[in-house]
Amino acid sequence: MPKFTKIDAHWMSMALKLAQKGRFSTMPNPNVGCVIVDKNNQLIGQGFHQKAGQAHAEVNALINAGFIPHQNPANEPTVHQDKPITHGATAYVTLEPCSHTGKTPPCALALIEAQIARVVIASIDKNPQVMNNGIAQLKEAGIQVDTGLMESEAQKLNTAFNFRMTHSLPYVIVKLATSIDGKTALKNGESKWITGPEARANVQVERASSCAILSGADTVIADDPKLNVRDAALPVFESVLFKLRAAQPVRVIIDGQNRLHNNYQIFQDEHEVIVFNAKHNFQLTAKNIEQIQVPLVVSTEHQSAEARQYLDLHAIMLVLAERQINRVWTETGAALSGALLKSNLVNELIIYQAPILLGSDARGAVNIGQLTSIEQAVKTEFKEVTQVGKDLKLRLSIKS
Ligand code: AOF
Ligand code: ZN
Repeated sequence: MPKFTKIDAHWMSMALKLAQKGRFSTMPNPNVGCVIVDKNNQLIGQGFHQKAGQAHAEVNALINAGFIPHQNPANEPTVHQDKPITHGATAYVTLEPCSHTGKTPPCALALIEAQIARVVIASIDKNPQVMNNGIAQLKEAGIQVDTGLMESEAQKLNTAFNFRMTHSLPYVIVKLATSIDGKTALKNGESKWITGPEARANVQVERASSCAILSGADTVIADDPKLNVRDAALPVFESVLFKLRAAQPVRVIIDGQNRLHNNYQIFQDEHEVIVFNAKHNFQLTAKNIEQIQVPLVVSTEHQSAEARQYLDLHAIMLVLAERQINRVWTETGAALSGALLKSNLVNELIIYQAPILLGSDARGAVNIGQLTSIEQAVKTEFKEVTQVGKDLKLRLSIKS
């Protein structure tokens, strides 16, 4: 007998849709959805995880079904004399129920207490505190556990969370806006606007999906950007979901030479900015700034053009991962984009490409030094190609 039926797939795809509702707000936690159906295959509860620190998807679905799990400090499921409404039901969860007490009690216990008979799981929780323990706990309690239904769809929901859990590094995306001949600005620096309004609105959605927005001092000095999510620029449904989020993505600026001062736009609001530098910049006194020092390293890649010292990018990423930053969205110039690529810290490129030619005089997108053979090229793979307004949106993964 096959492990999963069409009915199972129906309920799991509903759970996946629920999980997506948390796509702007669960960070640093993963996106999770849960559906509960009774013995007659009737939907009795549904829920998703909205925000770290708040109830997990399973608990929201149980409560939605009319069962309130106990917050048992001894981590033992409360035994109910009467059969709860959820007795004998099946729970469809996009992620393995947690087995640990984090900011909230373990979901596996809540499901056991609710006398759920079967749990269908799409993907394993890569969090080492959980990984397979949730499943073991459910099985020990005599619950039938079936895993792997729509696994790849569920994993896609949590690409960045899974990457941080398995690599202790954030998932880094470099965004580029280029002409069809791969240029980002004219020789004189003019770049407004290469891509159209639809592509720029799409950037707002990508920023909203990220934990941090990364840039360099060069970009801050040249463009004085805000690097925030403009709520009004999001499509209506996305804007509602974005409001579930606790805060704007943290802005992270790399300023190896202490060139920044308080007057830039990113320092004019109350939202957090982390400035990485080699030594404390006493000019930066705005309340929303935190400075973090990392060592300088000599970049061998750029020696031929200009021998330069760069802040240790790997050290920066380790700090960000420690701060539970899953997804870093990078909008910066050719030098920093190139240095990140050369340091093997980039997971994806997202290129918005406009149907215009800027010619060979114009500025290139990434400075990766002078290559002397095609062998040295940074190799990527197309993952998705879509049209956004009049522009193309290319999503490429970096081949290591
Ligand atoms: C679930 N269901 O909906 C989510 C899970 O600090 P806490 O209590 O919020 O726990 C966070 C961890 O729990 C997170 O790192 C991940 O392993 C898991 N997330 N698990 O059963 C959920 N969001
Ligand atoms: Zn949980």
